[in-house]
Amino acid sequence: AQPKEPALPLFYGWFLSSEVEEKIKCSTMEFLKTLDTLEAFKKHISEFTGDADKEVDLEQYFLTKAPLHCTTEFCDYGKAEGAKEYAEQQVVKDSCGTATELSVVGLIVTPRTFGARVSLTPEQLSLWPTGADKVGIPPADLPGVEALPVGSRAHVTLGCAAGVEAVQTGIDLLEILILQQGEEKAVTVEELELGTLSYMGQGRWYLALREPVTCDATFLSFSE
Ligand code: ACK
Repeated sequence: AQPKEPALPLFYGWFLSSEVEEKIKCSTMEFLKTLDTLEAFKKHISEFTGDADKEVDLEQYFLTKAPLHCTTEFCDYGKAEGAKEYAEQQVVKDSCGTATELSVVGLIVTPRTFGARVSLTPEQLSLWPTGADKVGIPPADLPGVEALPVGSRAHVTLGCAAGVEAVQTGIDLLEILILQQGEEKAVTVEELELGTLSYMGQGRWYLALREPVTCDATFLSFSE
């Protein structure tokens, strides 16, 4: 019989250490609490509730997705295009199990997703698949994505609204980054202790952290 090829994982990525995971969960929940109480947020609440008079508890609105991680390659057990080529790269094989530090530079909140924006180092970018930023992006947004630096999609999904898949976080992040690059400048809403909060329209919020948060993480493959 032919030796069986090793199965490909669901995805590869950097997984936050459990200590960091707890810390990030706490601090980001604090941020949601703050956002929830801002008058500026309340003004646009209908984008979350469909009704300007309804309140929303953001801490309940987003369902957390564990374990917290930053996806590099979504392999879908080999069904995703380019998965095998990715897994066979020497740098991918050599990096499995190695520790690194992820730098979280911002937070996004939209009616669909809650996520942390990660800024990758050149070394981390060597594990970032070619073309990954563009996967699943609506054709109208592709030129915008191509104009952004490689790795702009890197993120940690912190939570999703009911019925929303985690893949949406990267798409929402890119949409916000495209808007930031465009002519229409974001409305800076407030200087918070954590950083500068901007409103990007259609329920999209971006917090640029005053100080990046460094997170211990390990590069691993993940299968369910
Ligand atoms: O938050 P994420 O990056 O979004 O982490 C999860 C992880 O893989 C496991 O589901 C991401 N993911 C799911 N589908 C895709 C896809 N088609 N392209 C890129 N990433 C994906 C999801």
